[in-house]
Amino acid sequence: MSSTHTDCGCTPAALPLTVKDFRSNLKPIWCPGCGDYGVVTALYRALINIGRPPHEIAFVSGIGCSSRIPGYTTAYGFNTVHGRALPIAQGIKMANPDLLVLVAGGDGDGFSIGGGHVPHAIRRNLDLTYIVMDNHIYGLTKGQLSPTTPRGSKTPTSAYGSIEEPVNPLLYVLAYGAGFVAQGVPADMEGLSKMIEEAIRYPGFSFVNIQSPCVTFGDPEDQMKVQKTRMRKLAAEGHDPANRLRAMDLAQGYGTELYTGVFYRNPNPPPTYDQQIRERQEVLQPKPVAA
Ligand SMILES: Cc1ncc(C[n+]2csc(CCOP(=O)(O)OP(=O)(O)O)c2C)c(N)n1
Ligand code: SF4
Ligand SMILES: [Mg+2]
Repeated sequence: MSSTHTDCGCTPAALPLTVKDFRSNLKPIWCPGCGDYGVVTALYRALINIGRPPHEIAFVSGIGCSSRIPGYTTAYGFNTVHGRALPIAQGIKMANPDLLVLVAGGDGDGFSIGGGHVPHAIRRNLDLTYIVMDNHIYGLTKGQLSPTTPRGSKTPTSAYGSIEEPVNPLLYVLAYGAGFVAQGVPADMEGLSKMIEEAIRYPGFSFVNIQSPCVTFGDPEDQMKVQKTRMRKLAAEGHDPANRLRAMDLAQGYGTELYTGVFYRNPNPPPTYDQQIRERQEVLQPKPVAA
């Protein structure tokens, strides 16, 4: 890390952080052109603006190409088990609420095997940021059908075209009450890094769905070049992110429209789980016995 004290290893807030502080020595092994490169770059930029040094950040993922991401950062990283990033992240946050806890993974990791954990992380409302790299495919295991694969797509496990209705990750998390919901694309680096920063700053569970193209097994219509022509920024459409019902309405466009930006930000964030536990611990603290 470039801007740390060599003696104590801490990063004084006065020194500005740079990409070098967050990029690890590990060289990514993603395929050349994979959208996940853009995601990690956007994340570095967001973290620089957040200003917390890497040793104050825990980054938890599941298993998949996308779940390699913590290893490419200098934060404390835990590449856990397929579909189990959220429960582990919740445990980490409970054990050390002062840590900034980031969670990441793929569409398969989050909405197939791990789909049952999402509602509970949302309703508990721990202060976590969950980033899903949604490439509509199981990338790591060579291109099988994922929960967000569009109907009709041909993959090794849907040779005649998928006959399944895909999960809509945006509607899913909105329906369960997530306080912050956004969608980005690596093709819009500035917009993506800003929304990740905003998600981290939101006090409670925040979700960012990133349409991150898989160049090896993904649909040609999902690639960055096409995204640039298809993306529609919600801010430019005049969307008010405080309007949850409108956010749900727009989220229904998942799969047909490529909206980017903040769908929903709760204007009155409720207390987080971690906050409530702290308050309860204070109340239940044994009182000193009067002499
Ligand atoms: C319990 C378990 N089941 C299945 C697997 C095999 N597996 C590894 S990654 C993966 C899917 C990856 O897809 P996704 O989460 O969308 O991530 P991507 O590779 O597309 O980024 C599967 C099925 C596993 N590792 N562990
Ligand atoms: S297989 Fe797809 S998701 Fe995995 S690294 Fe390659 S391009 Fe990225
Ligand atoms: Mg995937």
